[in-house]
Amino acid sequence: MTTTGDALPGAGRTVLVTGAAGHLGSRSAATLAAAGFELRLLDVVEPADPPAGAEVLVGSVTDADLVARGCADVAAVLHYGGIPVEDAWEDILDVNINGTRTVLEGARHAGAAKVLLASSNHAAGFQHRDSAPPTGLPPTCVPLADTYYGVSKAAMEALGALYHHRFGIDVLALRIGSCTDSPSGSRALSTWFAPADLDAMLLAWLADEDVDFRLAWGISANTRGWFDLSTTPVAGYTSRHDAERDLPELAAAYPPDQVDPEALPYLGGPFTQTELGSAMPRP
Ligand code: 15L
Repeated sequence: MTTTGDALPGAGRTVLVTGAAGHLGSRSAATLAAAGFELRLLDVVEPADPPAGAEVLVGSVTDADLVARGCADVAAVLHYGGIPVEDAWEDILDVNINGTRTVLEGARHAGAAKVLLASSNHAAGFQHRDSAPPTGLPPTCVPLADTYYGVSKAAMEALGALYHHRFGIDVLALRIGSCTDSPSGSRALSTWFAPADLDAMLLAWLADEDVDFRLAWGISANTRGWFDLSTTPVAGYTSRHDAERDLPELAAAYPPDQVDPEALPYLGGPFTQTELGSAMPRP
């Protein structure tokens, strides 16, 4: 099925993308523009190459007035905005937790039907490979955050569930793994989320008329994955990517039968060992 901007349920076909200058936000904006959606982009910096016709708002997701302007008449919000790695508690609290609440408030006051929340595997980063059931770690496993950043993503999921149950917003909270075209390190052979899978999931979700709170892995069907992907989070979506096949150089660099000292048994990998509250380099 081809998904176009017309497929979005509810009034209007405009989508607000927060964090629109970042890697995932800019990619999703381009994908949605190509599919015919109208876009409003919000970020603290101007997006480098916004799709033609997109309306740009520069400012923070913590600015309730700006977020309200961003949400006006939108049918859906893709919330990527925030600090993407570990940082000082006060900043994480303000930008990631308060910012997410501000976006959800904006969405509900504007009557937006759908909100995508870019959660992270780090919400459950202390899940241990050996404790996963044989069918893989379910996407609804309890949040065992590995950092303050992970805590903010667990809070994001909790806020998403709250706004779904209180206000009937269709919320998809995606526990994203490693979503880049060229990830590095052996861990990514398990945690890779092919950007093309993200595109496909987004388009399927925007076309999906189900209203629910969904907690899903943003992880591809990787041979070395240890995640339960058996439940389709969104009708019409299935992962078409596997790091083993699609990233042959990375797979060859880390043969599965050789122990890689950097491959930690926890889902969150190096985040489980970074100093709490100390700023990590941003990607
Ligand atoms: C994340 O949540 C980060 O935003 C990203 O930079 C990566 O570190 C990713 O997780 C990962 O776990 O690979």
